[in-house]
Amino acid sequence: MFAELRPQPDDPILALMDRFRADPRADKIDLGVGVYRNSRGVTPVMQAVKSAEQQLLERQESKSYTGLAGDPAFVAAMTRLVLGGEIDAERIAGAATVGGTGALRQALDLARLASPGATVHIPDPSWPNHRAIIEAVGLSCRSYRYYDPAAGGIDIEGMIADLAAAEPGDVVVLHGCCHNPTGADPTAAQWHDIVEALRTSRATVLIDLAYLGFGEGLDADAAATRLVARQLPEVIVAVSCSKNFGLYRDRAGVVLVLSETGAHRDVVQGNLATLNRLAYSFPADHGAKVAETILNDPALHASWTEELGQMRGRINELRRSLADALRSETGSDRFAFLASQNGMFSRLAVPPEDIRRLREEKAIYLIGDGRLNVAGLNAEDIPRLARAIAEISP
Ligand code: HCI
Repeated sequence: MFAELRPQPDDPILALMDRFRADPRADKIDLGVGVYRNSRGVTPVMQAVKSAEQQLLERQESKSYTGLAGDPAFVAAMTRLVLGGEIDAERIAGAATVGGTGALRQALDLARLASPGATVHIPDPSWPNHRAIIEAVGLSCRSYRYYDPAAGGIDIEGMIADLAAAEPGDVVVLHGCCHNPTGADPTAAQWHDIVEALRTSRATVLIDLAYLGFGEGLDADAAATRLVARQLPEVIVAVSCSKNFGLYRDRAGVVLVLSETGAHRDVVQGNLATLNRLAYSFPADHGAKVAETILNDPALHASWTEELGQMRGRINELRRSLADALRSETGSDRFAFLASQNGMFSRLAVPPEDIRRLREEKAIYLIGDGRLNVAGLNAEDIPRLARAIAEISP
């Protein structure tokens, strides 16, 4: 049977990660995969995570199974973090998942069970795994206009016009904050217009929330999700704990599903539990337990928000420094948008050929579409990066 298998296309981000690892040059710079690095180039274990793990080591009495939907205390703590207690709990179903990708997968499988003919609408551009998972679960995928590279912002008219094509039974994917790969988020006023367009379409909304706390702050970054959740009848939120808790390899995430009324909530909850059972029985608990311990302990919570704030501050400082350096090297404002965008990523309007040359000639690794992980930068590397971009893509 294996003779029938065809090679699978690589994920462009993970393929670049392998290529970077194999590059022997000592001065190589990795601006590919979305992980945060500190000024020493390390992706640290956060202090609050260390302390929570210490507590678990001393106090955890059992590692027996949780429930199929994971630890209810984790789901409840994440629901509060994301939705801020604004939504009637009777409408909310939720399950722990294997990271944010697991949450997306379960969300899309749930959508397929509910609406097998659904088209899933994703922004252009979006995280490459969105389309891959949508097609893997057997749904159709369609892009809506989103990014305006000339403005470094949202093509709001194009977006609203394209969202009108979404129908009841379809799914519209939104990035809750810190859009991946562009770093361009709608303004508060634009979010209101988007909500109105979605209300008219009556499609179900799926919010991908992988960078909560990396833009402007935990509550500010949750504001769009909370607005959508308050205003629209059916909303799914796929939440990752990878970046904001630094729990990448522990694979902690949650899928939250808001039904129009409490009447559908129990059936949704049962479907989430079944989807977990069919995929892996019980979701992993260690990372989830760490996140829940932090969220429910005032001292750990304070330490976590403080450290997350420092990470956010560092990214924003790197954004400003890189925009300044590129202004002096190129003598233009072409890259000014870097300073005002949100989260880990921005996308340089640089052709793929120049991205290849940056990699081959300068050992600087960006994703082929021009995406750059600002959070992977080091202040010392900024002059070299700016000079290389100005030289190769003047
Ligand atoms: C990213 O770099 O976009 C996030 C990290 C990631 C990339 C590809 C697969 C899983 C996670």
